Amino acid sequence: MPVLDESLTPVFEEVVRRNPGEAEFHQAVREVLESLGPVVAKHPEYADAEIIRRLCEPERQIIFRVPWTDDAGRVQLNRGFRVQFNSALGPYKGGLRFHPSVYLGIVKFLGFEQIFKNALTGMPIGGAKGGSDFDPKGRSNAEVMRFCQSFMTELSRHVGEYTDVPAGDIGVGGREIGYLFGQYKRMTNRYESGVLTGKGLTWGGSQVRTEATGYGAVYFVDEMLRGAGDSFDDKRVVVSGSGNVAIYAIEKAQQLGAIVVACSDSDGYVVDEAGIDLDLLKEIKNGHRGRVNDYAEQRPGVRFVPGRSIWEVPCAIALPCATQNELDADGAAALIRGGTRIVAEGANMPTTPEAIRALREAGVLFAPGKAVNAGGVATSALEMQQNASRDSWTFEYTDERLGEIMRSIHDRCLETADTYGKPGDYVAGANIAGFTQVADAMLALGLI
Ligand code: NDP
Ligand code: 2IT
Repeated sequence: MPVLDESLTPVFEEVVRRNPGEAEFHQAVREVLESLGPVVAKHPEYADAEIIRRLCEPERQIIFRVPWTDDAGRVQLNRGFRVQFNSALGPYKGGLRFHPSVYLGIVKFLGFEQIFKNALTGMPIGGAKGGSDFDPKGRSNAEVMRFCQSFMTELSRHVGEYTDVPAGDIGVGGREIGYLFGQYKRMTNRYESGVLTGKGLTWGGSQVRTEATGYGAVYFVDEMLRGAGDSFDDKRVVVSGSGNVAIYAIEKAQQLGAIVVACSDSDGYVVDEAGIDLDLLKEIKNGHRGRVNDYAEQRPGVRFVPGRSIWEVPCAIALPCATQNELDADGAAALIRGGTRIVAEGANMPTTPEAIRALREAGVLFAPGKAVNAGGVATSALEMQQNASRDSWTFEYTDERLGEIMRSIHDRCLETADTYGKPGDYVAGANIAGFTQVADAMLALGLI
C-alpha cells in the first residue's frame, strides 16, 4: 500500500476505529487521504482547523425501518439509510441505491466520494447518499411502489429542495423516482420539483439526465484520448454492467466510432465481436428488465460466459460501469495482458487499490469515478436549475452543457495534478481539486 503522509496516518486510524466493519468506507477515505500529502504540506491552515477529520465525519446519518406488504399480503421489512455527509458547497445531493448488499458502510463510502465529485462539477451541491437493502429484482411494480411509498414516508422529513436532493443509483431509475416523488408530493401537499432529480420529462425532469452518466464518462475519455492525439475511432471497448450507466456509455462510445464488444450483469458477460446491438440490449434491459443471457439467446454468434470476469476480453479501453470492487488484481492483470491502454471508472470505486496500482505500474492511463462519472450528478444540478427557473431546455443545449462540464473537470484534474507535482495523475488531480474546494468553503463557514 502507498504510505500515507505522517500527519494523515492518525486521521485514517481514527476513521477505522470509529467506523468498525465498514471496509468500503475505509477504502474510499484512504484513497483520498493518499493524495493529500502535498496539500497538507502546503496548507497548514487545513490541519489547524481539523478540516480532514471533520470531513470524514458525516454531518448527519439517518437509519430507519421500512415496512411494506408484498403482493401476497405478507409483511416485509427493510432498512433505509440517508447519510448527509457535507453541505459546505450546497444542499446535500446524491443518489439512492436499492440493492441487497446495501449497509451503512456502502452508503458512507458513496456519500464520501460524492462530496468531492460534486465539488469537481463546479455546481453548488453538497454530498450525500442513501438507499436500502431492498432488492427490486423479481418484484412487481405494485410491490416496488409500496416499498417506495414507505421509504419516502420517513425520508420526506429529511429532504427538500434547499436541504437534500436525492436521485437514482443502482436499482433506482425513472420508475422508482416517480413513486418517490408522488409520495413526497402527497405528504407535503407541495409540487416541489427540486426535491428529487432524475424525474420524467413530462413532470419536471431534464433532457439528458438519463444518458448523462454514461455520455459524460465517454466525453471524459474522449478528452483523455485527445490529449494523446487519439480518438475512439475503431477502438475495441469493454463496458461492464448493463444498467443505466453502461447502456449510455455504450451508446456514446459507438457514436464516436468505437466497437463495444462486451457487457455484463451479475450472472456473467456477453461477447459480441460485431459490436453490441444497442437497440436489442435496451429492449431487453429497459423493456423487460431481462438479463444479458437473453441478449445472447436472441443474437446469433454471441457468446454468454457465465460466472467469469469480463476483463478477460481483450480491449483498448475498459469502462467498469457496474459496481464497487468489480475490477480486482486478477482483472487488472488480464486487462494488461489484453493490451488495454485506458481504464476509466463509470461506476463508483469499481477498481480495487491493488488493481489501480498494477494498472498504473503497467503504464495504463487510469481515471477515477469521482471525475469520470460526475456527468450524472452535474446534469442533476442542471435539472435543479431548470426546476428553480421553471424552465426546460432542449436535448442539444443540455448535452452541450454536459460536454463543457466534463471537459472542464478533465482539465481541472490535469491542471491540479501539475500544480501539486503529479503530472498526468488523474487520481491526485481529482482528489486534490475536489478536496481544496470543499476545504476552503469549510474554512470560510467557520466551525460547523
Ligand atoms: P443500474 O442498477 O442501472 O445497473 C447496475 C448494473 O451493474 C447492472 O447491470 C447490474 O447487474 C450490475 N451490478 C450491480 N451490482 C452488481 C454486483 N454486485 N455484481 C455484479 N454486477 C452488478 O445502476 P447504474 O447503472 O445507475 O449504476 C452503475 C454504477 O454507476 C454504480 O456504481 C453507481 O453508483 C454508479 N453511478 C451511477 C450514476 C447514475 O446516474 N445512475 C451516476 C454516477 C455513478 P444485475 O442486474 O445483475 O444486478
Ligand atoms: O453516484 C452518483 O453520482 C449518482 N448516483 C448520481 C447522483 C445524483 O444526485 O444525480
